Amino acid sequence: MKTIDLRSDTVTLPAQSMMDAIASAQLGDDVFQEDPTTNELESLAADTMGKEAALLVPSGTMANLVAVLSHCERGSEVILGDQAHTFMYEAGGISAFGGIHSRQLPNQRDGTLKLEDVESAIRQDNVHFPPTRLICLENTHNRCFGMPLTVGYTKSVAQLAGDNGIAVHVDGARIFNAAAALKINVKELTGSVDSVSFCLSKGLSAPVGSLVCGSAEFIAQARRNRKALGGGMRQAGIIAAAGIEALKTMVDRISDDHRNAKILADGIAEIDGLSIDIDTVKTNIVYFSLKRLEIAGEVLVNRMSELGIHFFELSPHTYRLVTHADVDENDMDEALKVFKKVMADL
Ligand code: TLP
Repeated sequence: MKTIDLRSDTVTLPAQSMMDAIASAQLGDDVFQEDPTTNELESLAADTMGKEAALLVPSGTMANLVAVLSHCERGSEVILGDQAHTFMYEAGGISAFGGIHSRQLPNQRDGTLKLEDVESAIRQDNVHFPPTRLICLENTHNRCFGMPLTVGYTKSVAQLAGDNGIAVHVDGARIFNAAAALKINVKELTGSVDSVSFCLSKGLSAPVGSLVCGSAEFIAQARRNRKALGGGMRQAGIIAAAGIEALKTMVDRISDDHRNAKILADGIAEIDGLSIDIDTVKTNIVYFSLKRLEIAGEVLVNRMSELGIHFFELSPHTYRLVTHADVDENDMDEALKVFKKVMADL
């Protein structure tokens, strides 16, 4: 039976060209900054994001942790969304390891934080308060339907932050999806913020790795924090080689994933018993719901899984499908066929 895995874009396997790049990578000790392939990836990442420097880390989670630790001291505060990946899914690392207080503001459906909410959350100088050091945005926003944040919105947050002496970090795990959806160069989304992290292992399909990008001074601090977290890697060129290949070959195809997500969304809208807000589908993430609440949510996941279609229930009766480089248009048709059959039998 064919498997169509729509649990996440993290499930992709490296293309043969990535395996070839890994096999022939020039290596050295990256803790001494002597791994030529890692150095090449870091400078390519910095150029791509329009920043002075970049740092390779093993995961998106470590990228955000290293970034937040590098912007904030213990006892200071970061403003972020109540649906932010850093708040929801990173095991509380910023408070566990950084002693950093989080101030969660309600994420709007489009992934934004209201500017007035941000403004009123910024602390005044008062001995009772933790000083606000950082605002974190997420682009695209995973829990908010994979929505892309616009250039205008990002600039407004950066302006507000700058006026108050606060930094902005963007969790750009899927920032190339945002740029593709908005049909702009990714630099437009990163130009106004202090730091951005992005993942090689999601839409770009590389096996491992994320990059933190920012000023040279910030990245020097990030390097120290990565070391403290145990993330200093030796012949990291093994990972970086696939990352370079990914940045060179996988960015331009990301809009295919968005087209496939749209096919899925349009098909789901036609299926009795399922509901979807088509307008939320802007990138490679599709959220939909089961209308029949008398059926336990996991039944749909399990029945579909028995027939080879895998995805997650992210909250009761609400599901997420993620398209990626290892699924194509035929897989979308097949998945929809199976959805129809399963829903008819439920
Ligand atoms: N997200 C994963 C899961 O952790 C939920 C997924 O399948 O979507 N930022 C964002 C916006 C993310 O979506 C993720 C991963 C991360 C950071 C963390 O990346 P990794 O998994 O590399 O630590």
